Amino acid sequence: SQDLKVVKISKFCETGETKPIIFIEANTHAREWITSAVATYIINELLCGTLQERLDQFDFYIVPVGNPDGYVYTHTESRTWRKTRSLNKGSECVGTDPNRNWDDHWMTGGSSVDPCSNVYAGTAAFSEVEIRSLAEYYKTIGNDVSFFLTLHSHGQMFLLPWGYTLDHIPDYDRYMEVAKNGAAALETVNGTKYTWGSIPETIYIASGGSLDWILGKFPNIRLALCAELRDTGKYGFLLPAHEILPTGEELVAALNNINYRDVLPIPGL
Ligand code: 0X9
Ligand code: ZN
Repeated sequence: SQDLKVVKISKFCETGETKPIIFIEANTHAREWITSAVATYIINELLCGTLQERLDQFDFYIVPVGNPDGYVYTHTESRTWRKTRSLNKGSECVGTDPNRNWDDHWMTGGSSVDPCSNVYAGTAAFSEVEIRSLAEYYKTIGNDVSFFLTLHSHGQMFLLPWGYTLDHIPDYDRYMEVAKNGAAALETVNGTKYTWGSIPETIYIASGGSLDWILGKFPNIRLALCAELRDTGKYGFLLPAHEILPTGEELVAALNNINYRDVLPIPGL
């Protein structure tokens, strides 16, 4: 099986000074190829594009492929594979949905106990080595993370936690404002329209997702969002390569529109 890789980009590596963290997770669902392509574009923009200035205030941690075994499988065997590749005892069906496997309200809605289901939650929370490892890693930096962004496809939506309940998060109004302004900035680039709202109000209840675990566990987080990238179904997961750059450019416009003062840690908290 493949290693999980994280790219850390910091302007202050020589002095060892650390900044609040923006953490970006991508391609946790194996077939959502546009997400690792856009994560790569974000890395490019941090190093030599319009995101460079963000490095004055933040360190970036980026997991371009959160499900590397599944990702390899989409290249070698089945392009539309979603889950991990772990074997399930007593079943011929392989894999767990990594975005139903986090230890937060695990298996309370929108997931399945059937190993053959595409939303199989696993035998227990954190049964998947990918999710366990990400969580362990995350615990070492989690209190310094200000903004967590998870990239998925497709649907053209900005999704807010919670995923497990229709209840709104305490900061719902502020999050909605960020998502709305992000969608407006995004649209100016290529005319692409994104919708926004909480996960259950926009798509469906989904428990055991990364957003819920992270927002529930690390009180210093100021923003935790899921972006469902292009498209709205024409090509779906099979988005053509020539859509990579425009998808990245418009998302970066949304990211550049965020008022980063709102995302910085509250002094004294
Ligand atoms: O069902 C999902 O896991 C996500 N949609 S997808 O079509 N990409 O599978 C939406 C869940 C959003 N929740 C989190 N990102 N935590
Ligand atoms: Zn997904």
